[in-house]
Amino acid sequence: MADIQPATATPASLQAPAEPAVIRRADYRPPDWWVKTVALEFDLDLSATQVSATLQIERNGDHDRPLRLDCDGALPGAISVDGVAANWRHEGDEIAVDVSAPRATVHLTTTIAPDTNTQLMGLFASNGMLCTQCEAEGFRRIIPFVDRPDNMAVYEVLLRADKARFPVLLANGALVDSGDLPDGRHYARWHDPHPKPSYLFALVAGDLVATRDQFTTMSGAPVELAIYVREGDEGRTAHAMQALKASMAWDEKVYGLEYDLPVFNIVAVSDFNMGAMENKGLNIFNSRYILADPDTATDYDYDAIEGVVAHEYFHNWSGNRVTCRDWFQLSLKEGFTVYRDQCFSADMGSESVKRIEDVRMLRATQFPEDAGPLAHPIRPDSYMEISNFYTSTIYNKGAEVIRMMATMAGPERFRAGSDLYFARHDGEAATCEQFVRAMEDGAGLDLGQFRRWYEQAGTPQVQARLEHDADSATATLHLRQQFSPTPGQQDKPLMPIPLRTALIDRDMKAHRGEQLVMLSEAEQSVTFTGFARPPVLSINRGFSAPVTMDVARRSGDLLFLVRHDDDPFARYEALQQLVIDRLIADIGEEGAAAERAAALEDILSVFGDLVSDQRLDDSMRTEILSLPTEAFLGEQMLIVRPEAIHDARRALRKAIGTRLIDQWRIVHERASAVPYSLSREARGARKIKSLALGYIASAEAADAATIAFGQFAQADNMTDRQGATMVLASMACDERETALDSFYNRYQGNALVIDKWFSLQTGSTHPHVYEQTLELIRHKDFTLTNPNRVRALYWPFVSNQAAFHHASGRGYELLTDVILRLDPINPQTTARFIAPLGRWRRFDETRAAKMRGCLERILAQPGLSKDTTEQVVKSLE
Ligand code: 0A1
Ligand code: ZN
Repeated sequence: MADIQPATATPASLQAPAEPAVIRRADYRPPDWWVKTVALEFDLDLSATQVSATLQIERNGDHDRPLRLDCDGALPGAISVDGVAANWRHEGDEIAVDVSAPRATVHLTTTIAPDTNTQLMGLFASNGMLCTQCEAEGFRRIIPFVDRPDNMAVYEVLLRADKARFPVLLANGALVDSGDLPDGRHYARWHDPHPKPSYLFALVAGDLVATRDQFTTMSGAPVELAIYVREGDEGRTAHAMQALKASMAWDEKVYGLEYDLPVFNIVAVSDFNMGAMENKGLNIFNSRYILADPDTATDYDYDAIEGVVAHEYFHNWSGNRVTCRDWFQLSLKEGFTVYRDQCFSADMGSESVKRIEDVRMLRATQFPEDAGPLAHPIRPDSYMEISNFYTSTIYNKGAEVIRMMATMAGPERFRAGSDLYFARHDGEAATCEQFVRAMEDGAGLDLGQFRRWYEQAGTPQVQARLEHDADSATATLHLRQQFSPTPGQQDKPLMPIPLRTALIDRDMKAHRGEQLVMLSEAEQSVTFTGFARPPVLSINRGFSAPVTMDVARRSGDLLFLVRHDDDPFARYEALQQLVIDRLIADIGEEGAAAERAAALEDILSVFGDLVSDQRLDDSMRTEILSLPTEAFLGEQMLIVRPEAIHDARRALRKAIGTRLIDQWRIVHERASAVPYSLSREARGARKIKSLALGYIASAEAADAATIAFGQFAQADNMTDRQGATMVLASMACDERETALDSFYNRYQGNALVIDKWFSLQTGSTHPHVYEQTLELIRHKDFTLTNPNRVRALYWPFVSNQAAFHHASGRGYELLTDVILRLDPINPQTTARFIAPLGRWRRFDETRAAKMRGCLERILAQPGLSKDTTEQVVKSLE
């Protein structure tokens, strides 16, 4: 009986697809064959591009296994080995080719259709131009290849195309030849002398205009710089060019690293899955990280452009010259490069504001990831789809891990470690372990236990308590570390946690110097002498370790730190903590009403002082006086209560707005009088101006809409215009519609600004944001084929905690609908939308059931991509 199928058995075609195969770090083996040189020829065409590849291959070791080429859609026509038709077969997603000699020349051809490549991986079309994206596994969509980062080869690329349609033909390296061909066609031949993995290959063909500049490296080599954009956009490239030159100079000065080709080209494209890509000598950018002028880009956009241009440029060494052995090592290049771009931006602007922004980002994206079903170490042990591992953990926590090493080493020794790393591994595909070893040897650090930061997922929790003993005049710091389990990691070993610490004298309001306390035991105590009176503890200054801190404090200590700590980050942190404590108490109705009222008075009084504190610049003032987001408050709770959080935060904003209304008005007027420029002062003024406007609106002042509309109408720059529209978008008033319509009409046809127009509405706290979002989904300018547009509409809605987590579950359904529609078009962008639903364990049973229901609905979709399947399966486990 046991082997008889029940009559109702699900037909095979309706059964859930098998889960994608798991790839494990422990299974790494070098390839059986190396590809040493690659000659590519492209006959470029939007719908049928012909590719031919000639590969010089070399057997790796003594074996008789076939050459295995990864293949994804780019099916080979003929394959020959040393000029003779080869014996080859398709095996899963590989092509196996029999080769008997230890070295051989393999030739193969494919025909691909860029205009139907909606995944935007491999060769794709964007606005009539052609361009590539090969990281991580896109090259195999162009031609079957040993498509893995440890195979480094020298490339020569010949591009042929219609000259009228594709006047510009670019590839990696330097142009060695170009000319006309019959029938209105032309060609360009590019050569890149630096061996590189296939993920760094790039080509671009299109009708583009270039902004040009030059840079002379520290050893005197001239470099021709060019930024290619669509005609009409060339007036918006100056900031990116400036950022590029500043990055080149900074890497020489700070790391001693010089550029190594005679040309450096950047191309901006409108359809791109990520921010930008560091292809050798030919960076390809999402246009949002290139194009800026005061009328269309906010100050925030200017900073983002500077940071991303630097990031991609810095990859030339941390990523390209030294690349990754396998994709498990991704943080080797990404963590280090993010750390480098963070330091660069800090040097270009304000170190303390940059640190606050980076920590805010880490807490908003990485901490929730580390606490949820998709948590993974910065060096993962396994994956199903590598595209899913371009995460905040790999990037931002990865950068924090490098920062901790830099903190422990100090600047000179850190530089010695980095010098040794580049000297040892230049031209190689390296591992995180090799980076750590170079740091140990070069910086003289013992990183034995520190390696655990690469192995363990989850945010460590640190408890701290300061005990004072008047008799011995000592202060003893008691520390404890703890970890919560993460998927696949139940018991976790201890981690070394560097905590920058100062003990501040209550009378002098100063400390005797900061110390780096290394917490490496489960519990540890450190005694400081010479404290007749109990000092105030300032710990994890500058956010020296990516941990959550639970500090036992005397009442009044946080207020003291807000007023007197000399570490700007610690000041910011103290006020955030005061606000969080107060809001969490409100939400949970914890403590006596009188106590809560007193806490509110403290906050109002310190806000009142800081609004006009002369020691703060306006940029820092804005950071300090901004309330934590609803999502971050939710993170502090075991079970998130979206409505209660929303109401409590709104009430606090109203109280701050109302009590300080006169000051907010003065600030708004003062800042409005500062003329537009990109100076630090003017940028700070614009930042505080919109914050003040927000508080005036929160106070429900009768003239709030008039003031906001005034800021909108008078704005001579996008920062003010967007700031005013953001405030109006959450208000129910006529000015709201007028501003949004005028915004739209003014910028019709400018995709990047229309993206903002979508985001301003779906991210608003307007009571009808859900209905408005539904309408925007049907708007003629909304399209699923442009990732920027999709993200512009859906991310602010999903991050809008009250709207997304509406008790009816309609927010979840709205997201599920787009996931199901988008997955067949662009799986990579789709899979990123699973994480918000995967957080169901943190919500009440009713919401959790609805979120799970949505995940199950997604998983049931026939033909669901590997990307989305991995994220859903892990989220349901
Ligand atoms: N290496 C790039 C990120 C990147 C990764 C994958 C991509 O494919 C769609 C694109 C870009 C960086 O860190 O900037
Ligand atoms: Zn990167």
